Amino acid sequence: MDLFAIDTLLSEEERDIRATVRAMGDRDLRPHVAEWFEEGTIPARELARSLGELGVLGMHLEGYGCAGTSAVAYGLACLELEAVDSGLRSLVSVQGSLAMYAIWKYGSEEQKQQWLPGMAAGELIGCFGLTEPDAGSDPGAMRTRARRDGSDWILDGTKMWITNGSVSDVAVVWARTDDGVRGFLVPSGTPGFTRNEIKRKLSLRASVTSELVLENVRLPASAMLPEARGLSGPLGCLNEARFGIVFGALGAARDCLESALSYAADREVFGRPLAGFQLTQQKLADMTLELGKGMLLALHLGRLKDQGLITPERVSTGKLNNVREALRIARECRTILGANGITLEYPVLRHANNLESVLTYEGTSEVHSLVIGGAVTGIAAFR
Ligand code: TGC
Ligand code: FAD
Repeated sequence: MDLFAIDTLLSEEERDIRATVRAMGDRDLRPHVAEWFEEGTIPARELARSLGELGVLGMHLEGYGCAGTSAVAYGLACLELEAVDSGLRSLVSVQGSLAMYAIWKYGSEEQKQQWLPGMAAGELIGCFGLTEPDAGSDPGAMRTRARRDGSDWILDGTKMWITNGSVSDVAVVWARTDDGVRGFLVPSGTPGFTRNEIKRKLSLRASVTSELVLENVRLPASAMLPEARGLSGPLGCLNEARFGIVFGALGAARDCLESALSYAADREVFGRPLAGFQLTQQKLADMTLELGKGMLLALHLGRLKDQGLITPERVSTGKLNNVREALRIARECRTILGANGITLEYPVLRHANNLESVLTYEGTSEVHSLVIGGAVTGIAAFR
């Protein structure tokens, strides 16, 4: 039951896009996702092609094979993908909102023509290398360096925790230069560029996460993104991906709540259905409220984005609230499922474990609290 009547706030086109993504997720992704999670691997190439066919890669961008949908439609697609698994939404976020967006926003016409149509189709995969082993929340402390050698650039450094890293055809790598932070397009196979997949993760297992190592990597002058200067370049991309997460996290929460509702209806304890106990109903009511409130916030931010009124601080409100509440919901649902809740037969602990990463990446909850704190007090508290 949709207590918040959310559908009344969506256009027919938005409802259609949501239904299409949900149907594809239920048909092609959901049946396999527990196995991918358990094995700690995904068929990334196949998935990218299917998601490209579905039209969700860079769907909110205009031109170059991208659909040019509304921000809300993009958010709803993220929500439906994350209802299957955060790792699948991550694949789409990193491809469309980080790698493609960086090229679309800051690239030369040649760079856009070379990469974007193939990336929109899912024939080419991109990744986005900002974080380093010693610089995560504070990307300004990055050590990766690009220096000139004639007209070429030479890159040295290490990027860490990079989604899609070892399956990518092109890496957007951010590096310090004499002229501030600049972005570079590094094709896979470039001499000196190696990728190592990070294993033994307990979260985001249905996602490829990698280390990127750049040793004396020589790139032509044309590899630099001409329009990105300073830290605002990569941070501008993060706003896009964070926006998708504002919606996406609610998909994981919804899937947990649906699972808990169905379980509580069927499971008998002390001679009657678990759903009929007041303590259980309190949990279900609170979670329904948080999910609905999160959805209203996401939609409001989406409408603001479509009107050009979104700001980084507003995105932070959504990312902080919706991921934090989604994680709370996932953990609470896990309690309703009792012992069954710890298995991969049900999605709840998989979602909860994934949301631990979602809470950390794209700005930790502490970073977003400080962004909001700075906005309301006027005092920056990062340093
Ligand atoms: P600060 O001095 O405040 O700003 C430096 C320059 O950047 C501008 N700026 C922004 N521009 C656009 N969007 C934003 N959100 C911006 N925030 C700041 C700012 O105006 C300034 O511009 P200019 O022209 O004056 O130079 O920067 P700071 O060093 O104090 O850092 C601020 C802070 C901490 C908020 C920022 O660094 C930050 O957001 N840290 C978190 C890093 C992060 O989120 N990394 C994510 C890596 S990618 C990832 O996790 C992908 S996960 C996979 C998936 O998405 O599914
Ligand atoms: P740190 O920055 O070391 O933070 C450690 C703790 O200190 C956190 O709790 C943090 O909130 C807190 N902290 C930091 N600064 C402050 C402060 N000023 N005040 C109070 N507390 C503070 N990065 C990419 O570039 N590309 C990717 O594709 C990508 N994919 C990822 C995929 C996964 C699965 C994960 C887990 C991470 C990914 N990341 C990616 C990296 C992610 O963005 C970083 O992990 C994140 O920005 C935090 O950085 P860190 O891990 O170095 O933590």
